Amino acid sequence: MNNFKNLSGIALIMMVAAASACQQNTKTSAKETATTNDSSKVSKFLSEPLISNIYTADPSAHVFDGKIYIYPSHDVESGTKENDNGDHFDMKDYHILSMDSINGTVKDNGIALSVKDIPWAGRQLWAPDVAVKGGTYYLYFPVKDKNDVFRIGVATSKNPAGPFKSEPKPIEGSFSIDPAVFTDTDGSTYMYFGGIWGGQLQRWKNGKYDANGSKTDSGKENEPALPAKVAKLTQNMLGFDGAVKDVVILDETGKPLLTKDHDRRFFEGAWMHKFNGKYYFTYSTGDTHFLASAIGNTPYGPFKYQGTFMNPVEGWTTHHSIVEVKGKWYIFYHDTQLSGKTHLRNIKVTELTHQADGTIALIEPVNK
Ligand code: FUB
Repeated sequence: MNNFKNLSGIALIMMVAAASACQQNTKTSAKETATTNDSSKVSKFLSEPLISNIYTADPSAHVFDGKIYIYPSHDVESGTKENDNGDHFDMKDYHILSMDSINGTVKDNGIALSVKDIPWAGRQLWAPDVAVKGGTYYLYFPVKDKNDVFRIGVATSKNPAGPFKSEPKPIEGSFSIDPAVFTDTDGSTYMYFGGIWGGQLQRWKNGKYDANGSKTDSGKENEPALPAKVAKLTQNMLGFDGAVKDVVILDETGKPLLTKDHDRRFFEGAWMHKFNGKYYFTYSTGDTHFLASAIGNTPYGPFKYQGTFMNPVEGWTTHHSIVEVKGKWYIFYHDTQLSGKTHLRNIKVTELTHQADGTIALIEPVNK
């Protein structure tokens, strides 16, 4: 019964929204909405969905030539049953969104890359990111190959909104999911990546893929947690320049976070930004649903755990990006406000504050 109610709600939203792919950003703080006298209009959410003509998630936001571009996953209902491997996240293409300002109209630029046009791909086009160099845009994307193993591919375009053309093969030495690409002030570009459980990172413990590897990170609870990975990109942006390294996160005593520390250890959804000369590695703790930050002095770390900076959103997954727009910092993230379903998400944005001590102020995405 509840599901049926949900479905008709979704259909209505989709029909109204389909009239236009361009939408006004309806960002409204819960506080603002609560000031109206009509209690039925009170929203429990800090921000409203940026777009509702399609479901979107995992937003990687960047500013190119003064314009904001968002590279999200494009969630769809494929009918695949939900499991711990994330098979229900069965995405087939990417749509790139753009906007002139944070509160501006959001434009859906249509299909930028389809799984059918990636020669080596099997299924599940997950969270992408992008970088620019010399007038070419490089879209990095995780997708399972024809053997059902996640690899990271790259596609190029002269236009930040695409369409993108895939390279014939995945990046050599790449594995797992969630590439986040960071270009430092000296022009060097690094890819942070990895994700446990459905992201398969735990199957690469010895540098080789183990198809029978555990589905989760459990097992050695008192050992250091599985780390995210980082690799410098080659000058041509199409490969890894040297070895893939571990992104080590240290606790307050200088020891690596442990597997059993589910509230703090890395799960997926890495991001890197630089603020006041420090490197902020931010990530999702996955099964505990926090966004956490750790700060280092170099792009390779080690990174000292700082704390949670966003409490759980509605929905199971938590994935974000952090970007500076006209001197202010913003976090793009997602939840499941529109659908109420884990795999049909909608992206949002809200302001982010770096505090005087360097930590990021806690964001509460849902009014309790
Ligand atoms: O969108 C599929 C997966 O869900 C992403 O790769 C993860 O970060 C999580 O958001």
